[in-house]
Amino acid sequence: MSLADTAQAMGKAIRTLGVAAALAFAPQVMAAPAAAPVAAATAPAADAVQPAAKADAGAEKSSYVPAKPTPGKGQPVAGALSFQDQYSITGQQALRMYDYVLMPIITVITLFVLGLLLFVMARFRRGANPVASKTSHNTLIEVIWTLLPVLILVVIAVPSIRLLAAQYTPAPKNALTVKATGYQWYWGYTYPDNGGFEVISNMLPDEEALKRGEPPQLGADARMVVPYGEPIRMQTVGADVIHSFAVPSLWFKLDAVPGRINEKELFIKEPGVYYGQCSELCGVRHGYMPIVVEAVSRPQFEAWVKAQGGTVGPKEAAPAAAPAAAAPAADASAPAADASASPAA
Ligand SMILES: [Cu+2]
Repeated sequence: MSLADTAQAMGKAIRTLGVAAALAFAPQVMAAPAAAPVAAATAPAADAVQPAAKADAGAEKSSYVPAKPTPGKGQPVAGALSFQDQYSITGQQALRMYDYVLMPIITVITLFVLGLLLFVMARFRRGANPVASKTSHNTLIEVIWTLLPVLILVVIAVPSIRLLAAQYTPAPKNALTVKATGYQWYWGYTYPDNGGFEVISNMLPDEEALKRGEPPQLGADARMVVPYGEPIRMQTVGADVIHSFAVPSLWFKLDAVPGRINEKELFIKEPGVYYGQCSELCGVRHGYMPIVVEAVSRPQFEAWVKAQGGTVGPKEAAPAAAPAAAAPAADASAPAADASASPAA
């Protein structure tokens, strides 16, 4: 427990140190977009979400109540550098690789090269070294500077390929399927395993977002609600043009392409509200189609599904049943989704 905490703290320190070093060497490097107004605005208005939440939940007497976002979790933070904290399995694996493999290696190499440059500038300046050496080959040094980079690349390749494989591992057969459809310019979330209903999600106007305690430009009028602690088969499709379903704190980005379904496993480790945005230029309102994923417990999720008019059945979902179930659901939803259904059937 305490060991894990220590490791996490160390990771953060290394990340901060690494980025600080990068900033020192390259002052023009782009800092993370300042989210100051977002964070500042969230805090005072956070209480305002309560009445709305109660009204929504009261309709079906369900135990689902939209959770208030936690400042700094699942959303950008003012003045932050580097990645957002990760709440999915592959996200945490990727961040560990970044913290313990990439950043240390980058930092050491950068400092080493900088040191060499300073040494050469001082030692071999004209004043101190009037007669230049004519040495042009040194077999030992050439072997070292060829082999060492190769070894470094091999060291990086091992965890890198392991991470790549983890990201491509398909969801298990009995995983819950959720399909995100990108429309110009909003998202629709379809639940083929739960009756095939679709939730349409539009960005909230800034004033409304502040009133509800949501970060402006990231808050949406409806969330993609999913259970935490279990695998989700996340599918994406585009209804009109290519969109991209991306949530930074879940290490998730998958293009939503018209006429084909992309699929990837999503495993959220703890409850929370996680924000993302469309990440493929898709038209004039591309910047205004945020994604809000809320991870809740299984009972809360089922209560939410029932409140949406969906069904909750046993999770027996036979291997072939999942894609077959997805097709009629897509037909029944928006007409624009028809094109997306055909490749799945
Ligand atoms: Cu888009």
